[in-house]
Amino acid sequence: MKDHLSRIVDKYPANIFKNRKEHIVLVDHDSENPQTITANTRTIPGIITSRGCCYAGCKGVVIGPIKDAITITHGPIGCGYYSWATRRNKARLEEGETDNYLNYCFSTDLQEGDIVFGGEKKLKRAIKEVVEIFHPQNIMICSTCPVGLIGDDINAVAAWAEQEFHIKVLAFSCEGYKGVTQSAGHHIANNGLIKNVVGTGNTVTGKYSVNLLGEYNIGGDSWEIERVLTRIGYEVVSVMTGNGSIAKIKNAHLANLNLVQCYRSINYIAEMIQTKYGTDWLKVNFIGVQSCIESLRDMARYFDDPVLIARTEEVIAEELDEIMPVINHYQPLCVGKTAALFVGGSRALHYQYLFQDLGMETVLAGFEFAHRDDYEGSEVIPFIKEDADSKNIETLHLEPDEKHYRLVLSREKYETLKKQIPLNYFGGMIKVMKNNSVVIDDINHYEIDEFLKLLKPDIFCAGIKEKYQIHKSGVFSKQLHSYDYTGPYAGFKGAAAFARDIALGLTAPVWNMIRPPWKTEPMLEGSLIKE
Ligand code: CFN
Ligand code: HCA
Repeated sequence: MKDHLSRIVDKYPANIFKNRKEHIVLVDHDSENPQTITANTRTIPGIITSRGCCYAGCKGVVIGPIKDAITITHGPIGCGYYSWATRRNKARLEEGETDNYLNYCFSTDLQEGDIVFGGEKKLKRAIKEVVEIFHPQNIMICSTCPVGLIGDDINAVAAWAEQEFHIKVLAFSCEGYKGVTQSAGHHIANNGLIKNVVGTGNTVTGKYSVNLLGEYNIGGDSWEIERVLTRIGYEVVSVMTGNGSIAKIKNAHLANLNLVQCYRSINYIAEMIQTKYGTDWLKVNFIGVQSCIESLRDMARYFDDPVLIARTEEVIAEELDEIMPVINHYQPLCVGKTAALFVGGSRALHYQYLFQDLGMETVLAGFEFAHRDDYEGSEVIPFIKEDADSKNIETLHLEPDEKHYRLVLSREKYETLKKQIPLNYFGGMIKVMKNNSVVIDDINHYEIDEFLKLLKPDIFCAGIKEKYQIHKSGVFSKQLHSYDYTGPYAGFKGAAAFARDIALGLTAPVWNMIRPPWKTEPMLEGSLIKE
């Protein structure tokens, strides 16, 4: 690690220094050995981390956006209340749909007596109450920490409720303490959906049918992506799980291709559908103009139909005609500026492409809960399809944990990509970033302050926990989780909205009016313990 970076971790006590330095990489593409990073390990107790819990990953992220199910948080009230509507995963009723419970928050509100004597009775009462009031077709139960500690059997309660009320009731044991981050919750949610929902429907699907996986309709993102896909002629069978429904997810196995937007949160489902039903999946990125174009072209190539390929180009051209004047208007205000991005498990990579479209370079990027493959990428081993006439090459993407997925690329594209480093815009953040930029896993409050001083980025994109810390030091912060109050930022129109919001934020006069105290006043430093 270079000197200036070392100064940040040097201040830590020895054991913390040893831990944290493994989570920070200064990108060096000339390094003799491939660069590695430690990730998906437990945060040091006491460090002010930005991470969330297993319940957040299961209920908040993957299960929560499903609109035609009532999700009951089984636990004390705080977990349900604080995960209520903060993520901005939008939903509305489409034609023929009747159930959308997303504006509600349901919880068993466990009290001391329930913790001592057991909460199952209260959970049964809660289910009975929601059935009587709302008559839902589907209920999902998500447990929080104390439920696991006292051992309530939520699976037994779910089985009882299915018998009693003749509806679908799913139980997710996603107690917050499980695993080391939200990531454990994604996995639990993926397993539950595959086991109980996908494969239970039988709606007939067309030739160009796709599922959009790992897209949660934050600020309306999936509506914008679906708009473009539908224009081209694709049928979107299900979205997991933005504006999603059990009614649609149960047909997911009948789509002909799975598109994976957020690999980190949904790779398990993509893999399991491939294993069980043989559906291929393709990594896409609908964040950024160029990324959108490439993703749409990859899709058309996968289906390998000249009509679809031509229609794709037609739609791309029309969309560009509409958005490029807006982007060209705002781009001069952004060009040459630098960005730092710290977001959950995929956006700190995906948004680099959108910043690139605006002429901005990312000087630091990191994830809260990504795994090593999200940072390091992996070998791409090509093998030629047996069909001699095929214009395509299939590539097998191997991950450190031996899982794999398949990408279909044209021969020409494969040859070009092989020569360029940014092969994996879908995985391998270290490879994508420029020399001397910083890649950091599980950043903490102290390190944010230090990197702001060291790198002086023009914008530091993160979440609600970091935003005001960053503003107080005079730097613009745009939330890349909730998009603050705006969006969508995905797709073509989303890119134009992003260009506008970033340009306006960067040029707001307020940043020159803020002087953090450490720039004007001597800081008192001391110790409470006498040495
Ligand atoms: S919408 Fe997604 S894109 S699902 Fe994931 S890894 Fe979170 S909730 Mo916040 S914004 Fe974030 Fe990603 Fe996938 Fe969102 S970067 S942290 S768990 N995330
Ligand atoms: C979560 C959800 C979150 C939090 C966002 C934030 C989201 O991790 O539990 O910290 O601003 O996107 O809503 O990631």
